[in-house]
Amino acid sequence: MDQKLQLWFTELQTDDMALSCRVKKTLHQEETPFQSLAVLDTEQFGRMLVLDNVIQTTVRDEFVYHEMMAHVALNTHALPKKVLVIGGGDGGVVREVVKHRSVEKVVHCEIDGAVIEASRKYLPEISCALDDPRVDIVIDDGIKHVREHKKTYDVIIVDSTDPVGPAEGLFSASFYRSIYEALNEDGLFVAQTESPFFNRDLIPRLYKDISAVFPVTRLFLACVPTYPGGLWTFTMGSKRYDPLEVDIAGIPQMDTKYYSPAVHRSCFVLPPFVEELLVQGGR
Ligand code: SPD
Repeated sequence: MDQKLQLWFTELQTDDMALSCRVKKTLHQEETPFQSLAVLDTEQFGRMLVLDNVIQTTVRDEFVYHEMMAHVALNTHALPKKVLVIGGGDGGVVREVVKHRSVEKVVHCEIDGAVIEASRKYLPEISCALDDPRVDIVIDDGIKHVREHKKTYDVIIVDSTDPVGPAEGLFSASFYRSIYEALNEDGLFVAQTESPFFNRDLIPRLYKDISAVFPVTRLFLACVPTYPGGLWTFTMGSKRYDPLEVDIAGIPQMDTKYYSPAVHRSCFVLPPFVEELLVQGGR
């Protein structure tokens, strides 16, 4: 009989639903000034970053989220040179952004330096591009950073935690206005916007707030097994370019496992229960 240790990490994904993973080893645990931080080695998903008891990323499924956060936006912009990544201290989005040859500078603004340090040590395959010469790491509040940088970026990627505690302000109408001002005249941004099953009030509100500021607003989907419900939404606000009008035949060959030119198109095909959220959001 299998005598594996019965040590489990459980994330309460809603008040009434949990995801549990068997833990091989706790690699790191600390209380930072912002949150509780843990890196666990799990049987199912390998090493996993957990903030305030919520799974942020794992070495086995991270590629889906990080590729979709980066490439849909960067392949929508005609020539992205200067990119801002807010949050995402594990470095996964930055690793994908630097795959784009047009990108000259990536400013990575993370409020909690401890996330970067733990990721460098325990998640090297995710954080591996943080030392790329094009990357500037800034330990600061992303809200403050965008307010202080007008007309600076071509693409802004908001890789936040869930909209509670420190990340709440990253889901606000005033933040979207600041992002608009921080972008160049043909700039665009993308944010992770949570679960279409469990955040049915939040998503229409975000869609409405982003549409109030950006002429082009699009929501797309990807499957992330460790996030609540497994299906995840991302919302793009753009001043000029429409991701649906991208000539996917012109997307260069990329080293990716989830994103592809065909996925660039198909991720915007929404099931009716997701479409309904956009109608509620005023589309
Ligand atoms: N429910 C968890 C959502 C977390 C989204 N951000 C993850 C950060 C990974 N770089």
